[in-house]
Amino acid sequence: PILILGACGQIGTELTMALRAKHGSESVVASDIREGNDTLMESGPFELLDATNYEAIEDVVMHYEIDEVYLMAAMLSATAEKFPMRAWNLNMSSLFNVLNLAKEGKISKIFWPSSIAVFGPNTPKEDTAQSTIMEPSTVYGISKQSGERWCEYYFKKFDVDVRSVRYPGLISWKTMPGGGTTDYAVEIYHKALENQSYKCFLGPETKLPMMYMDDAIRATLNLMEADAKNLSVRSSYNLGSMSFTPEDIADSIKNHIPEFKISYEPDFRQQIADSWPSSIDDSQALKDWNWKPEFNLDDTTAEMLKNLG
Ligand code: VAH
Repeated sequence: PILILGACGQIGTELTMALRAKHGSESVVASDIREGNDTLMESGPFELLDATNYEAIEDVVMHYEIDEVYLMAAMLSATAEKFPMRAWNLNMSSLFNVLNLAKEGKISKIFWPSSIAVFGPNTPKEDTAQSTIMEPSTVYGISKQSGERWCEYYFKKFDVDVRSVRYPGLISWKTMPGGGTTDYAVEIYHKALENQSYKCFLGPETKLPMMYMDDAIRATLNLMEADAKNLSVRSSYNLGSMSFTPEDIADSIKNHIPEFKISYEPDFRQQIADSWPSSIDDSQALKDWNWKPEFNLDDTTAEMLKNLG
């Protein structure tokens, strides 16, 4: 059986539904600090669970005989800048909890998400390499960089089978994103439909790596099902699909809603976005586990407007 921590978040919600579809609802236990949407709550077992509480997680693991854990609970980049110590505590203690459960032999496999936020202002921005300069300047990025080091350490020292991808900004319609810098790329579709205009908190030229959620979920499942002997990366895999600016996404929306207007009022999140890469080299993921994205910007816009409309 599988346990998902942070099952009610933007990725967690869709990961839970995808895993339940694949493995059967009863063998996928969703958990979070708060209850989730009806679809999630009605489709299989749920536990209220604080991912920073080792004993509470251990109880759920023993009760349901869990063997795989997906740790999707975290505080994202924008919110983490407002509450640094809470972000560090949540992001790191939850990771130590699952790594130590695996080290104790209580679970056998872990998925843990990293992010393009591990890269910093002096990382080469185009086609950012799997292994390169990495001096993150955000609390969230520092926690992801440190988390990657710990994942690789536990793999090498204790043979813990922990797997990870560096997600780009993710675009989805089933749940709202939770406090990230790339959230503009979700909000813009809601606003385009509500009032045909959007005031963007990033400037028009801010080019960032992005991905449609269906691709992110498929990548996650592909990595978890890959043969361990093919995995050459045990920190976290670069994962890419497309890169675009707020201007690009606005133009894509105008193909469907010609009267759509975008304006720009960059806020504190501009500095976070400026510290991140513009595009990602994910050739190692292609080589090791045959990663290939399927959704481009126009596909994403069509999906978002169809499902939100
Ligand atoms: C954030 N959506 O904005 C997350 C993600 C690359 C961005 O880490 O913080």
